[in-house]
Amino acid sequence: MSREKSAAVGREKTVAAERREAEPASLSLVPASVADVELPRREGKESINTVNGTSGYHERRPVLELIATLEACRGERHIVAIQNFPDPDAIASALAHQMIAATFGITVDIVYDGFISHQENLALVQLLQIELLHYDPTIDLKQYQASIFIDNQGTTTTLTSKLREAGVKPLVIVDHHERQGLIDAVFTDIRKVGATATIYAEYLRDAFPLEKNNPQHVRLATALMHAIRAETNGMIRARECDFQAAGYLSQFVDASLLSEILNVKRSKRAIDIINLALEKRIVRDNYSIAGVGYVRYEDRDAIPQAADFLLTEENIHTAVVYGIITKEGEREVIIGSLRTSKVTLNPDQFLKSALGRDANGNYYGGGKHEAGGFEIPIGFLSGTYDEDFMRSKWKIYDAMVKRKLLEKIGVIENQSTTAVIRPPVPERPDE
Ligand SMILES: [Mn+2]
Repeated sequence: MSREKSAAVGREKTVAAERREAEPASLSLVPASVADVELPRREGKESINTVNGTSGYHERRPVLELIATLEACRGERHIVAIQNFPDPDAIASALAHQMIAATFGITVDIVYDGFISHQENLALVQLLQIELLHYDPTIDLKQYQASIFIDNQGTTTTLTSKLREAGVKPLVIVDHHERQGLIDAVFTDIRKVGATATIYAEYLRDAFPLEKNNPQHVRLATALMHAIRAETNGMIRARECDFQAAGYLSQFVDASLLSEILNVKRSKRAIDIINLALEKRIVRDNYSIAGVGYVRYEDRDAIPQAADFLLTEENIHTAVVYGIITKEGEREVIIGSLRTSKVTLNPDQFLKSALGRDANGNYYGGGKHEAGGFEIPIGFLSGTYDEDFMRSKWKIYDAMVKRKLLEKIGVIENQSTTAVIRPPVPERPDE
């Protein structure tokens, strides 16, 4: 496949900055003080003095700790770092955090250091008038008193190291992925629920009730509902707490807005990459694996869409799609997505044990219930040269990723110590 020249792509628009001035975020903060709040408690479950447990539900009252944490930061300016390729869950949850923080007089900027390419996500941001800032080096990170990580734990955003260098301390982590352990925050709420939006919907329900006649609340509820649906495959993978959160939000959702977001079509480039994934896929023991070659940075979101698509084939329980992401002036990386419907397959463990760790001890991949992703830097071989070089480079990485996945599946044995290495799959000539 010949590599597309990464076209100079303009920074995508962020939604009008004047929104904040025009319409200050408002939520009615019900509790007069933290001590006054009475929240539902589950019988037989004692509250524990840490919020680091991973089971869901109300065995602890994290919203009270969140309130106490934010209360201590009145008047500050915080940055919410969302993953480089923000999804609806990250966007909606960050919006919820921004509105909650505003009740404490805290100004929150939602920042990402990547690209919004999925058409549905662009629709979400534009239709719901969500203000996201695209990171660029002119943004002075030192202006922030604290950093907030939502729907991630610092591993899927390149802002983590930039914030660390700027001396901005992590204050809050709210996430539903497996615990990563990369950063520590004052307040951490990581639960195995369907969506981070579920956690924020609970905070709202318990301490910051929404109002039907407030257009901002309606937009927020719509965004959170979309996020929960998107993260749970239209509620199919939803758990009790996700349904409860959706039930609460349903009172405020604008159904026509929601359907507008959902009816957005796929881009042609996403269709092309799905097509390529179909063509290149190999199927072994109910796993479908496809390397799609070089993918433009802007089209990165097509990789999880392709994995979703491969999973729809009969007898397939797990799909992995990966490609080399290229961007002018940026490091090249292999990006991959895993989707599984196999109940006993833990994507986090699967990817961690299949792909291992880098020289710094960080895993190349990780995941949550039914989905995972990985990122492998190209390093020494990065850079655009002639077509032969690009083709060879792809072949090497393609073979390497496939072999590691197939070894993990058990289709081929680990032969790393033997001299003669049989390629895991016949090489297909690139187009
Ligand atoms: Mn999420």
